[in-house]
Amino acid sequence: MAQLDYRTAGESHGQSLIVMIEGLPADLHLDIDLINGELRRRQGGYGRGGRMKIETDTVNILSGIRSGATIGSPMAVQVANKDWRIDEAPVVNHPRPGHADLAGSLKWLTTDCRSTLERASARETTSRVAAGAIAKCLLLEFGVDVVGFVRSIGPVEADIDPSLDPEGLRAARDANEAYCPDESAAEKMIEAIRQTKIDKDTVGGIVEVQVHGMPPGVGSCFRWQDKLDARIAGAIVSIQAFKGAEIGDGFKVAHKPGSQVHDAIYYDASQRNTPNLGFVRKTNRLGGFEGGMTNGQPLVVRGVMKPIATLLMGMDSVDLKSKSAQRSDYERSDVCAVPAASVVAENVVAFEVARAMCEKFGADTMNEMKAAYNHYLAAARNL
Ligand code: EPS
Repeated sequence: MAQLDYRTAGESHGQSLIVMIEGLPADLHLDIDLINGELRRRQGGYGRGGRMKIETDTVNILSGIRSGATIGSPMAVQVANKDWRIDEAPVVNHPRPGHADLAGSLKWLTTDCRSTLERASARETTSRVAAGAIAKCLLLEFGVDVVGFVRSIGPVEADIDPSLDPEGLRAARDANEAYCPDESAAEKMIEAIRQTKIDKDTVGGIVEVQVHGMPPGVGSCFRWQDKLDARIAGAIVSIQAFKGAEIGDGFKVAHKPGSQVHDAIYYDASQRNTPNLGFVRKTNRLGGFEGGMTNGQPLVVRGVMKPIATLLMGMDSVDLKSKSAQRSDYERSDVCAVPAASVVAENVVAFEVARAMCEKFGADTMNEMKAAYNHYLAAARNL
């Protein structure tokens, strides 16, 4: 049986974006409004450029479903590009520092960066959000709730109320265009983006994804390939313009002794029916992972996005044909895509979590998967 997996295809100004998903169990009902809602959120956020006014991203599911539910066969999903003009789009000879332009042109032996940038573009994240949103339909059947938001933009950092549950985080996040659950920080972030636009520059930031309701024991410490924290970190760093990922307190643990880093273990029988099965922690500094496996605590993952490489003012570069000094080319772009990237991060994490859930509990049908899940939880509770 196929492992849950996905592949994407499509260019920024090609005919269509495509995602193909294999390994979903049969009888999973797909919530099309949820999927299109995630695509809509990805198109939004303060700081986006002109392209998002052209497109209305919605999924067209071409295969793998019958009457709105999966049948276990490979699923092909299409999101059509309205701005389809790849053959007319201008040649790009002056690579943008920080974009894939130069490395790709050297790799594919061309002086026209267009062939590389069309696929390297963050437009590809549309396909990944569609895949992640479909994975979320599976996770919700198991009470697993994934929520992503913006932690910081430029110098502005959010101060997020740690007592907020996923519903509270989502409501606070959705109340502003920075996608940040701290209203006063959100205002400052929007101001920082506005100023950056005036300065003809771009700005990056940090996004966070939390996963609530995860049972313990998902992932494995026995093979490095199966460590779920590592897979999630890989998925985060694979998002266009991301330069790093951290789990829980992440890089901060380097500055503290072990006694202030690890999360002490207690037992409280009244919590036996929650995801921690009664094994409670007063802290979650390790972000829900020990040995690459979930430990019953919420998962906490952050990723850092560099400022977008397309600069209105350009940067020093070189003409690939004449080798003479030139400013880098300008392509229509965003001033800040950190809010949109928080949607991408949320959905790529959702897919990795769903993949690992399918590895532990996976089956041909949803009924069998739920039976395996319930059987495991009963056994773990009765250890
Ligand atoms: C994007 C689509 C792109 C860019 C942006 C994100 O569309 P276009 O190139 O037609 O304006 O707006 O991509 C980048 C910033 C990038 O560096 O590739 C999208 O759909 O998210």
